[in-house]
Amino acid sequence: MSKRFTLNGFWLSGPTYKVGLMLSLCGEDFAYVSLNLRAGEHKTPAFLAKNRFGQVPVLEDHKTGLTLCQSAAILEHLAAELGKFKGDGIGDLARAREWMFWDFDRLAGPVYRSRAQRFGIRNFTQAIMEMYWAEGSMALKVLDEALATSDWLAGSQPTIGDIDVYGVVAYAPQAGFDLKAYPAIGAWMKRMEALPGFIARDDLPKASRP
Ligand SMILES: N[C@@H](CCC(=O)N[C@@H](CS)C(=O)NCC(=O)O)C(=O)O
Repeated sequence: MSKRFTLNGFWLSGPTYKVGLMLSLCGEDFAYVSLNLRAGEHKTPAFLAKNRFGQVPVLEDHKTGLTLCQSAAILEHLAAELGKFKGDGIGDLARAREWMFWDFDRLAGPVYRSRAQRFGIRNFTQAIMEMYWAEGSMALKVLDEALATSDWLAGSQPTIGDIDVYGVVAYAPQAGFDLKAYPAIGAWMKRMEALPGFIARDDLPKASRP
């Protein structure tokens, strides 16, 4: 049977992982199109027709006919369509959205860019790397403090807020941040990793699959 969702992504991409993790936690098997970013496959006219921003991930929802980009927007769509990880009522969902916006504002930049530097993909100056170190450490401290008093980021159960933020924190060690300094984050990661359907960062498919 053909699958409802096709995820277009790249296996080293954190935002792609967020969507793959959400689909897997929702028990949704999905088709996968692997793009070679180094070869510029995300800038071809065919791909730009799917995402005007020329980025992965892109999710095609064959039931609604929607083709969506921006991982946080995709998570919201999946939560609404599948009725999962949206919390209990509009308050939880609003709180989850706060964390998703905060994530890309404060955490994702320092973590993903420091990681790209360590992988030799970017070439930032020492001063910029120090700035990312300070910003990332500050954001991780904020997250650790929030998780010291609550098992989940929004309400009493895991939501798309947790999935979104986990999809950045999972890369923090590769970016050079020592998560041992943040015990509440460590405990929350274990709770995330115990959820049925959890897949690890490196479990994203490395090649296309139908
Ligand atoms: N805010 C976007 C970020 C997406 C993003 O930065 N994707 C990267 C891969 S991790 C990409 O496609 N980079 C290529 C480019 O921007 O040209 C999201 O959450 O989906």
